[in-house]
Amino acid sequence: MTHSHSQATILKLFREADREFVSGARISAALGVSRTAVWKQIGQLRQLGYQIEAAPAKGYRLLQAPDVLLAAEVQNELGTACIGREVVFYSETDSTNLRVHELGKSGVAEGVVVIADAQNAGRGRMGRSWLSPPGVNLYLSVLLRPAIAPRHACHLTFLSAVAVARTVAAVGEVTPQVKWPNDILVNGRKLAGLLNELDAETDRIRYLVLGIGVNLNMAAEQFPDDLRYPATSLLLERGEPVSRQRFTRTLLRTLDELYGLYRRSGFAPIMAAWQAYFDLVGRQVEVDCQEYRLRGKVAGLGEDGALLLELADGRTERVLAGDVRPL
Ligand code: BT5
Repeated sequence: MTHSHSQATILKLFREADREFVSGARISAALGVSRTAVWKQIGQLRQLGYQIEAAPAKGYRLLQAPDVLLAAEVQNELGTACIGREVVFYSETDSTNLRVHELGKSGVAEGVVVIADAQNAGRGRMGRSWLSPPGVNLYLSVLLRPAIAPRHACHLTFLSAVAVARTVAAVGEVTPQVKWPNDILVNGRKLAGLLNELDAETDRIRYLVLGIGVNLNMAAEQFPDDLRYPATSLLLERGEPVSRQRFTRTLLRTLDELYGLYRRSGFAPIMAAWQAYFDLVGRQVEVDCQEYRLRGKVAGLGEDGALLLELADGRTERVLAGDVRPL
């Protein structure tokens, strides 16, 4: 039995016991390991923040569970068809996107989710970095293998933006906006970022990584002052913390639902849902496309999700990737 399966089994026994004691013998039978090995597992759960009482003749009793994103907690009553059918948790890793790249290359089926409590090399787009302190936020990546052409990979960026925005509204009870193509804002401040990466041949996607970082319970003093855009967290917007477990489960369910919709009905309903969160139409913006910059009025979006920009000379430019800044 793997480590995370043992944790899942122990936590399930605790849940069923409903705050009563579970004997060491019972746990060791369920895991198929010695009492000493059980003691070790309990020690690891304690290190993760679980408060577990041990009483010689009675066994173990769960007093309090922390808001950690162990696979056993995230998958509890998750009920998704594809996304999250396997969840891998790290207390710390370099970048969850890099972990999913490894799984993608090794041929693992789509739907696996990697979550880290902290990242020491969290990545943003174009070589930028994503601040990822422990204990407060969500850093998650999903492996997908959609049967679509590589040029349609950006559809999944819109899909994950809709999923994050809906989850922010449902669990955070605040109103999000999306900034083309992929930032999630609340009151004009950046709450979440998406980093979607692709491994493809000319006409076929081998796999796709949906990277999602959401600032959930990060406090004001944890933000540096040199960020590109003003940033925020759900804690700062609401004045009270959100459950990371609840947010994560809702996000995975929403992603699962939208991915099912995309496979059945294509991009149109995803695009329509995304547009409900987009409020830049008619605004003057500057778009940084790395090699060059464009200024113009946002005329809308193309069918493929491209940003349609009306330039000063009257021409309309289709932008496929870049950084948009309202003027
Ligand atoms: C993004 O990049 O917004 C994509 C961020 C994706 C992060 C997730 S976490 C799970 C997965 N694993 C990874 O390694 N990455 C993904 P970009 O648009 O380039 O924004 C990056 C810029 O946002 C940085 O240069 C900072 O200025 C700012 N920033 C960094 N950390 C931030 C944070 N926690 N909250 C708000 N802004 C931040």
